[in-house]
Amino acid sequence: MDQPSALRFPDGFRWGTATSAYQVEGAAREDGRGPSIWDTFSQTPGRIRDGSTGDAGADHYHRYKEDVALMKALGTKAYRFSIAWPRLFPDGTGALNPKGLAFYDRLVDELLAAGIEPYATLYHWDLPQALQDKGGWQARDTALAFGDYAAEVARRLTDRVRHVFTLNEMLTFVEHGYESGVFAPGLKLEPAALHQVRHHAVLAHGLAVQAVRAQGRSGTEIGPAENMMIALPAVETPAHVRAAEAATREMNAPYLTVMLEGRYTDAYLAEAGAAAPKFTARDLEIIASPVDFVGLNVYTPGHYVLASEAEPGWAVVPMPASYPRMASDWLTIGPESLYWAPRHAARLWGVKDIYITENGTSAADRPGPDGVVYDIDRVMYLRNYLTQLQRATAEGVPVRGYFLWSLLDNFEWADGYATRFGLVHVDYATQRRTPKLSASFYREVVARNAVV
Ligand code: IFM
Repeated sequence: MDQPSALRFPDGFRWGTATSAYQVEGAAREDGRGPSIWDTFSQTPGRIRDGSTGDAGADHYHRYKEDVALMKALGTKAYRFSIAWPRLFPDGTGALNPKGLAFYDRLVDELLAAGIEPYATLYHWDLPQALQDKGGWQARDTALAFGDYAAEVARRLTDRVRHVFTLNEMLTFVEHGYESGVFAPGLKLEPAALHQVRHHAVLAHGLAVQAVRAQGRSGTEIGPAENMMIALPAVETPAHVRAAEAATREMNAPYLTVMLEGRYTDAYLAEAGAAAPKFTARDLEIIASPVDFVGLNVYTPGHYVLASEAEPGWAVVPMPASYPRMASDWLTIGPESLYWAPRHAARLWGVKDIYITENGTSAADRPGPDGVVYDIDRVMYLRNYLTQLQRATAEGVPVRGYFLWSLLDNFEWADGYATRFGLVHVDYATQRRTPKLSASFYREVVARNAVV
């Protein structure tokens, strides 16, 4: 029997998978690639839980054809990958490295030949080390260099790549890399410097939007891929929903809110006080350059809130210790976040085209005696989250597509290789790929365009 219509997605909904360069490519020193901050960071003892690096990754650089065949077997029609800035510009600026570009040419051609639409992300955290040596994201020049890099990608690839994302998860790479220091480059900045890094990240986004518009083929679509802080109404009543919207706007003040409103909120500037970022009116215009879509990476419910009598009109509900989590301890389970995140974006900012640019989960993922991973916890997670996404589309929230994180097990940043997010298991000793049970589940979802 077919699925009830209530669980179907709109016609033309794009189903895809996602990866990022440093996490899957490997080939860290091949064909002229320069070092990135993640090479430096992962080679520093004590930074990565299992002492590993992204040197080998999932060897996607050499096995991309096999990986495209895996996507085809899933029935997905879209693939979101990232371009490694240090492959194209080993020092961040200067002459283009043709061998680096050639890899993305090969990958894009292979995808198109398989009927899979390429969605390219310009920055997924692998800043060229040479730019870090000149101040990294603390320096305004890094944002300008990013604009130049984006322009070159636009000139070279937008004849075939029609959708481009600017920076992936500014919130994560800034807060973890420059505040807590648990991600590259491992800094713990004072508030004023940290606010300036945030500002340079959104400025880089705006400059890239303008560069792609100026240099890309006409019709190229561009937008951010951000992990919005999602405030969920703890109880779904109109008052709590209004409170959750207000909280979401404030919680995203230095990222999505300024990008989509063209101003920092009063509360954000007041709280930053003397440490507020230094910016000009022109910066704000650049940052708010119109985008074609907004990408949202959605994993956890973030914060549950309730309407409150007191300022600012909402209050965060503390997360109890008993709250359920997946294999990664940060990954609290909240399927309804996949309903509220796009709904908030549509209502707060009038966003007309939304992609879920990442969603998925880690799991313990041990192969059984037959070599297959029976990851029923990932299937449970996906079924529940996708049910909520379907609820959003059924109500008219304009979500155009969904990219599951991730196609493959890969280098999970400071957690190394032990934490697995893939639909496809990777045996790192042999680089052998084996689809997990969740791959069968996802293939059915894609084939029926419905939650199964
Ligand atoms: O692996 C990461 C990805 O690089 C960014 N978003 C979250 C994923 C899981 O932690």
